[in-house]
Amino acid sequence: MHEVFETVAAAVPDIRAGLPGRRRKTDEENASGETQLAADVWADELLEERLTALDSVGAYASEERDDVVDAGDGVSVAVDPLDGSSNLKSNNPMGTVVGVYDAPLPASGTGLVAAGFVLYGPITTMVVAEGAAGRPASDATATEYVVEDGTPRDVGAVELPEDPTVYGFGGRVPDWTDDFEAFVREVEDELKLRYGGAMIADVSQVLTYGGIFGYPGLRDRPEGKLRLLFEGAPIAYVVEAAGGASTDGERSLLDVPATRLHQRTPVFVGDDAYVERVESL
Ligand code: P6P
Repeated sequence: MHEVFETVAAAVPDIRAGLPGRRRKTDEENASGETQLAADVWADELLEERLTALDSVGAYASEERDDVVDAGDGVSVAVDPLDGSSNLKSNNPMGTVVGVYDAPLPASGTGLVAAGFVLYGPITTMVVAEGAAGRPASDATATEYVVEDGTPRDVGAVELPEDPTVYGFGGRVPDWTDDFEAFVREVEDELKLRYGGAMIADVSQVLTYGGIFGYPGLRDRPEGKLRLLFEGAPIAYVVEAAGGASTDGERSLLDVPATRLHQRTPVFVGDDAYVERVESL
């Protein structure tokens, strides 16, 4: 396991222990214009400190920071410290997303050599997909670990089930395009709705039960809501390593050119037949 993920796992008990007292909002906004929770800022500062201390890490970027933090030579780590942090107030699952790029940021998903996420659920788990520079995500393997005490315990390979069962799509129905809404009306007759407001938790449903998760481009925001470098590309790397597919509506999320650190993209990950149907819209 790359030392980045050993370090993230070791930080889990501290992140988890710090959540109860940090449900309040700050009066700050992040680079994406979202009001930051005390927990967002605190988890970001904790991960920045521990990850930049690693000799193998040369740069740290996060959803909560405008710019990349230089840390010398090595891989670039892109982090969403608390994905779905709005679920903290309602005490619903959320996660930490980590992308390890063998390239300076902003970099497209083809620069990923590893990606993973921590899921703060009833059990705290971490899924890690590790590959090699220049190799497709489908050559990587995805593994799940229990990380309750900060030490990763391997609990097996992650492989997308053949038969799709669940779906979840973000955004409000009136904000969806007509084509997308018509597609979802078909999917409603085929799969069960599982949407909880935290990408990591919803993608974990798809990786466990099969199906598709997405956050589409919207009428007034065709680029959608999710960030390419911090959410879309890393989660696509994991899902493609697990045997699934991804798309922004046209191509794999790993092939979407990255021009800005906080650029947004429509995100769809999961069963390849459903991903193909999204691309045919
Ligand atoms: P909405 C959380 O804020 C997040 O970035 C993702 O984790 C999640 O999938 C999405 O936004 C939820 O957005 O519009 O449903 O609240």
